[in-house]
Amino acid sequence: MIPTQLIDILREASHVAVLTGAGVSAESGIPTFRDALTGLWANYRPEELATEAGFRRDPELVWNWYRMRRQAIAATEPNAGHLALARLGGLVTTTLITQNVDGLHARAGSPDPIELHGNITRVKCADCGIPVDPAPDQERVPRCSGCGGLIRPDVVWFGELLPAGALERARAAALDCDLFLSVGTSNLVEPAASLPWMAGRRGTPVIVINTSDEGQRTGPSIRHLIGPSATLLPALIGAAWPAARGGLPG
Ligand code: BV8
Ligand code: ZN
Repeated sequence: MIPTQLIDILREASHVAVLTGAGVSAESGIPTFRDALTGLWANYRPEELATEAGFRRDPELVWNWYRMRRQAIAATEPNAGHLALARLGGLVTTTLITQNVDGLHARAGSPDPIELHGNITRVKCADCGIPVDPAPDQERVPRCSGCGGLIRPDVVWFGELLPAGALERARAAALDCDLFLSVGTSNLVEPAASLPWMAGRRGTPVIVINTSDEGQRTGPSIRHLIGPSATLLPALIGAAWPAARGGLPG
């Protein structure tokens, strides 16, 4: 049951900023980042593999971790949560910011998701940066045809800067929005993790949608909706715009 007050806040908003984390893709069958280390990679911590140093230390291991994840993602579909957020964009000005690298928001129809951590389907030369499209699906780490450098996933690794402009756009939205939805993220990874609280500190209502409130901040403008995003997002958006309910999944 969604509190009427939250439904009213959403309906009356003029600019909604949304930050999503791996929890939004969990119901599409994509393991969250910490769960993504299984099989060959089970003995590693994400912070070891999702780094430039980790890649240079064992390019083949890291290249194939991403290749396995790319294959897994290609076999999935956006879920009702992704589709509801795409529908939201047609009902109110929405800035969709994602930490996810799976590309599911764009596949769900969100026109211009801000991909703070890049996109796993794209690869580029680790030395000269030129993109290679499509990503070669091979075990051996491909080499750049221009400079001979190793090809790597076009994602932001720990210790790397976020794409120029993406973080600025996300921060501007956090400061301009009159409602911030934080969905499916443990808010552990900076600088993305601070975005909801940039809005909350200004007194902007922040609604945290997560299966758990563990580790989530509390505060006067922060409200929690505990449950799966693929259920709660269509329910919240459908309740705010009943006429749109027909177009909402789930
Ligand atoms: C940078 C791409 C600066 C790669 C990713 C010490 C303190 C503070 C910060 C730092 C520090 N030491 C280092 C840092 C900075 C570091 C950082 O934050 N580290 C953390 C670990 C402490 N950050 C960086 O390095 C960033 N860059 O700071 O550069 C700089 C300055 C100068 C010069 C150079 C650099 C770059 C960070 C980007 C890292 N790349 N991804 C890849 O994917 O392989 S981050 C990766 O992990 C994901 O993108 C995601 O953002 C993050 C967390 O993943 P998960 O845990 O899986 O997901 P999430 O956290 O979202 O948790 C899942 C949630 O969903 C849970 O809450 C769960 O309850 C919920 N859930 C589950 N199911 C559902 C659900 N909710 C709803 N419905 C469900 N069904
Ligand atoms: Zn190159």
